[in-house]
Amino acid sequence: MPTEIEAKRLEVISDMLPHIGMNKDAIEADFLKYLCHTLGRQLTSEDYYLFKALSYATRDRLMTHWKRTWAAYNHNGKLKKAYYLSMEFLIGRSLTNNLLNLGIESATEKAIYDLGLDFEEIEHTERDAGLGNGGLGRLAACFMDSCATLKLPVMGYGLRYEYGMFRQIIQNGYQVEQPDHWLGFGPHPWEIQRAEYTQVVKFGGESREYIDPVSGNLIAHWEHADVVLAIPYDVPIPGFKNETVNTLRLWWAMAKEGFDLSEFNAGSYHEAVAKKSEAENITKVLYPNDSSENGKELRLKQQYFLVSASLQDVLTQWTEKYGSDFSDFAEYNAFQLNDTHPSLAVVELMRLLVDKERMGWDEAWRITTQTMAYTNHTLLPEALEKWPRELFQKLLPRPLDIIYEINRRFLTEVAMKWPADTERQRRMSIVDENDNICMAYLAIVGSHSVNGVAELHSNLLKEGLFNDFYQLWPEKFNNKTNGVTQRRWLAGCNPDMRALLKEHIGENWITHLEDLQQIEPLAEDAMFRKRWHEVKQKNKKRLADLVLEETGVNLPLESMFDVQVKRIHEYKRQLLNVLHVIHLYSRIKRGQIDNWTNRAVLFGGKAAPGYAMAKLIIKLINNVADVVNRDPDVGDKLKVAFFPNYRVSAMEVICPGTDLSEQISTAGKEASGTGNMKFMMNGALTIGTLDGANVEILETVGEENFFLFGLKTPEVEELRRYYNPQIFIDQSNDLQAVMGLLESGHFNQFEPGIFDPIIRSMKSSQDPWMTLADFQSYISVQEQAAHAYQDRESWVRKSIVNTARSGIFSTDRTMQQYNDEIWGLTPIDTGSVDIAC
Ligand code: NBG
Repeated sequence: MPTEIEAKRLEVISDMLPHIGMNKDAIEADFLKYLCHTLGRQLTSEDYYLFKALSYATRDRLMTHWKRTWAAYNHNGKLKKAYYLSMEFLIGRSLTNNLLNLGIESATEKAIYDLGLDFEEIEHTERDAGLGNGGLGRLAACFMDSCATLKLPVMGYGLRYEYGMFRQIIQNGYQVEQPDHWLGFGPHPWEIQRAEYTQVVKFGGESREYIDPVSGNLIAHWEHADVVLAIPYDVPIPGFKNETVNTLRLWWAMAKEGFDLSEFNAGSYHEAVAKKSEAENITKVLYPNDSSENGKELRLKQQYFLVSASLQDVLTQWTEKYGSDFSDFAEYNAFQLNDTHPSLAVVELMRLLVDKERMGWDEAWRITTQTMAYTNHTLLPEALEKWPRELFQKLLPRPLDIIYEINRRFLTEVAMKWPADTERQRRMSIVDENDNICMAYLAIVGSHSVNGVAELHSNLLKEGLFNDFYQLWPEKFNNKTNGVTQRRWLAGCNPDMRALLKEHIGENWITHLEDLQQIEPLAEDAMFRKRWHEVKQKNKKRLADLVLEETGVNLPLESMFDVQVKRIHEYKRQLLNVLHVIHLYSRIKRGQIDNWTNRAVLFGGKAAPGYAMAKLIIKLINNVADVVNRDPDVGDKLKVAFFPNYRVSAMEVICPGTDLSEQISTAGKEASGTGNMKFMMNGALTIGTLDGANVEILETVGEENFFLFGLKTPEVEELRRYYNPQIFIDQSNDLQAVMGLLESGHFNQFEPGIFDPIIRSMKSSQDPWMTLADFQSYISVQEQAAHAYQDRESWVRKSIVNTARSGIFSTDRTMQQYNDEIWGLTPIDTGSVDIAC
């Protein structure tokens, strides 16, 4: 029975709180209250404070739904939930997105303008939450948005890095990295610390086994470990106008010693402080490597910290409600592993069930494999994580024991299926012959579902990388083609296109993207095409203004905006694009300019700080840009710019202003790509190879609305055996001219030899990316694109078709498939739940 006071408290449900209005006046009043009372500032203060005040006013409007959603997920009897475990959530800015999903953008804009303030400026002061590297992290953020919009009970678990993705500045053409202290000063407006859900994570010590005197069972103990506290910070994830607000829980590492310094005598004070900072280093900084292995001790610590804290959190919630009865745990919990980074979840769940809950191995294994599902995001061998056994022994001795036991049982199963095939057992072992733990194999063995992120990629996993596992368990393998959320990537970032679409087909597409199909017939309407073109030109103006501000380069609005923005990596072949730029430059210099289409080529992207070749490619782009932009013979015919510090908020300006989207990776190397989808949705045409999701984009829009070139995956594999780049040079005058300019040092006149490593790698028969092999086909399709651009009416038609058919590339579709085929969650209505205040 509750006491009288408790009963009284329970009566205070949120409906009794002062109503928080969604209209302009209410928003204005709250904004002023936060600015003037809470933050102690005034209307003339810096934009940073205006942004903070507006964010608090917005967050208030999410709060009741957030609590209701939490209550609906946690108090309505047994309900299946999914947990998305990811080392990265590349959120970007939140204010505009939250206003959009709450449906209060116009009221808020009006409130701000009526106070004589500039809404856009306030929006733009928000620092990007750059808690991710690129596609993989941004995908996680899009998934969260779609799950909330679909009312799916999904929670994200990640890390709250104090320093996100580094800030890139360009000095003398070179990338220089600067720390990104994105949290700024004081508390971050979009997070709420929930110290009450703190977890404790162990590292180091030893693993020992005992015979339990009572049961006689063998029991393992992880002893003498150091412990680190995991403090959760919750970030609200609102669905689109549906009263659902899901939670992204980010863990922050804090030393336990920080709590009871009094225990330390004066003598050990320094050690105590050193230990404290060692623990707190765990969530200090995001590893800035995209698609490449890290192999660092701190990275392994981060991974275990994430999975241990998250699984303990889920298990605590379970045991609080259902005690130690785990018999139906797998029916109510699903974990999705975003790449191998969180694949220790397999081991940690085993540890918690076996060591803590005292469950038998077989039962624990059944639960683990039924709850875990693994998504692979790369075929590049260097990105497949492997950790040395000694590192595990030192940091995670008990999890290491469990890995050995998992592997022992697994290899027995392999031996049963293929007796005497010891070669196969060697190939499939989770622990390889060099005593490294192979995380992808661990993830596959411990999961009931393994998926790739585009059709081609999923097939290549089955045929190649994971073929042995596919033969053993064909039923585990499936495909889930990526997507992007149209809330951020169309409605939010392209307001003029949104307005035009609204006039013609309404706004149902914001939650049902396939409705964009309805604009396709309008491609035949000259008036509509004119409006479409005007929107594109306006977006190009917005982009050109930004590029001018950031780089000093002026992009002429009538030129074709040809854009390649993504991480800098050899397999993505920014080099091929540079060769094309040099080819155009050389044509201009030789006077071959009949029927010329003016072009503005924009590059952007970060190189991993330790990736020398990628950094040199940035330098080459900048040097080429310099020569081209300064040459009076070139003028408006060709402009080249490198956009510094490419990030989510930059893409929000870049993709609406793009005409031609460059997706030119070596076939078979790009798992999916998601930038390709953002460009398509915003009416850009793609020039691309048959790689990743390009294949599906091409199938969707048809060859007449896509510029296809290059070797196909089997051709790449075939050619690899006898690749001789010199043959391609000998066969092409154009390529000879380009290589001649490069090799003569035309782009590095006072920096002799700096580009030799690039030239050598392209001319090497070992070049895995086969850049020169695709040169001729690339430049001839670029030429077709240039001609196509001259026929404006036809280009605009193609542009409309691209947007109209982008419906399947919504993460709403992707999430629906994860749910239908892997998780099996029921959408939940949260609107009517009463919550105690
Ligand atoms: C990346 C792939 C992209 C893909 C994203 C999201 C990694 C390891 N992989 O092609 O390179 O679009 O994942 O799936 O970052």
